[in-house]
Amino acid sequence: AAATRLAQPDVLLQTETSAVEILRNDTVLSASLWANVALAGLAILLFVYMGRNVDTPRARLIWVSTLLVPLVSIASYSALLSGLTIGTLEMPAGHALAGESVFSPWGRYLTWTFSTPMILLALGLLAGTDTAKLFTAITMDVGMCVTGLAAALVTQSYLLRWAFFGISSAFFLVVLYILLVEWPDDAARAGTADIFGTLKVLTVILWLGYPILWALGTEGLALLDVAITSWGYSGLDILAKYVFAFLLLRWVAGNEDAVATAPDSATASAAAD
Ligand code: RET
Repeated sequence: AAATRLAQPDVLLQTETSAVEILRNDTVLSASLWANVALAGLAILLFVYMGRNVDTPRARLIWVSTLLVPLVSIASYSALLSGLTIGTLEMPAGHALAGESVFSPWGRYLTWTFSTPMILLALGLLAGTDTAKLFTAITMDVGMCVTGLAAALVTQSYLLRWAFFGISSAFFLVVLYILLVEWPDDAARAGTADIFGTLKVLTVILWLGYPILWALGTEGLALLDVAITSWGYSGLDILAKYVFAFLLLRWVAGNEDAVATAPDSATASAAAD
């Protein structure tokens, strides 16, 4: 009798598949994570090498914030693979997978809070913007990431998931406004309009892909399965992080003077008064 009693918890545990088991049994899903660990590792080595001769203060700040993008990424993807930042959620009524236990890589949304501000810091410095605009872009971006995490995690009601999606998108609009309206003018004054223009288009298009993928993926309408959703984010990450950072660093390493002498737009507008 004692043996049967002891055996019971095991039976209960086996009825629900854990997130780690889901990951272990799905090669396509785990490959979407391993691909980024490998690429982030290569990007780190390459970026350290590319920055070896950068020595003016502003160019070095751009360089270190860009380097932090793959550094955060390798930590983020390792945490997902280790099982630390993944889980399963029971979706609320209304969701396509209501009542089912759904794989949730919530660590992805968490670590955007640390990686995306680095991208914006690098872009803002490149545009020679002022502290107020830089602060606005970064804090609104953090707001976007944290409320995006809430959208992914909330299971009280389906409506609440989309409410947080809406709040996150409102924060995102502020970031888009700064990228599309404010910083291009600053970059023109700083003499970095060309490279800023290229990186702005790349950033805006790729970043728009994330909320679209969220809406279509498992967290939202669940039109895409878990592995496809994960590959979607991994693909966007590869372009929005490593390709973006490579283009930025290549330019900074070759045009250090332009970055070093770029006027701060605060100083520039004060001078114009
Ligand atoms: C979410 C869902 C809620 C609405 C919005 C989102 C936007 C996410 C973005 C993420 C960008 C991530 C990047 C990561 C690279 O390290 C949270 C998906 C607006 C824009 C660039």
